[in-house]
Amino acid sequence: MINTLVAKVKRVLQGCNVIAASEEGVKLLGSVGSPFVIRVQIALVLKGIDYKFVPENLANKSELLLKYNPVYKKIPVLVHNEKPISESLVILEYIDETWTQNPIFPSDPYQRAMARFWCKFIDDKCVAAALKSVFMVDEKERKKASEELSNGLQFLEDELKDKFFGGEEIGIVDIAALFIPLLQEVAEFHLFSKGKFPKLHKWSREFYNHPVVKETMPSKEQQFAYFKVVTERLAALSK
Ligand SMILES: N[C@@H](CCC(=O)N[C@@H](CS)C(=O)NCC(=O)O)C(=O)O
Repeated sequence: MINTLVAKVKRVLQGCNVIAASEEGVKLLGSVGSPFVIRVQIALVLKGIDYKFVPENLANKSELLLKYNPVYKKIPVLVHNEKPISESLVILEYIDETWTQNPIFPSDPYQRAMARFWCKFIDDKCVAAALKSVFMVDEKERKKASEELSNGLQFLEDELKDKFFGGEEIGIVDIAALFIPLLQEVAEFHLFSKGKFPKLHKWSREFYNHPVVKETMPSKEQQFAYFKVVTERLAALSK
């Protein structure tokens, strides 16, 4: 049903010349289940942009990935008319500036700056700590990372004033923060509940219930499979 809705929105936008009739030149290099890739997928679906998903095997990176992202050699990479863009948050900004329908950034410059601030905070303080508290082998380090994550979540809890971080509509900070509900589900973290970080708890339900998120989020099995591959890869690297 949501596919029909998205197609309808696209037809209307195409009729108004807001988007090109075909977005043939959009490719996304990624792996199913990667939260960084899901960020980009959600933004593309929100905008109604057709894209070709090019699956990447991280254990054996393709020539294409190495060519398009020689600096970090990481997914996601968005390729638009043969021009590559790397780093999920940079890609989200590019998408919002290129296809202006359904904006994910606020229009006010101060609010835009604040949205960028919180996205950076999420990556620097929450995502990094969350990944460490899942993947660190040393128990002490894992505990330290969990405490750091709790401190980060408290800031986000205080920042959440409406249904979503930017108001009534889903926006860039919600998309950046998708790690939090995802890890809660996949890594079976008990990050928040009705009693602990209740606003984040409610937000995560709103986020998952959003039709575009529902349509885009890979199945639980796919997410588990992705995390299993990442865990095994990290274990192999640390030997
Ligand atoms: N800061 C990057 C992080 C992307 C990232 O860590 N991607 C992982 C997959 S989830 C990757 O490609 N890892 C390959 C590797 O580390 O060799 C972003 O926001 O796009």
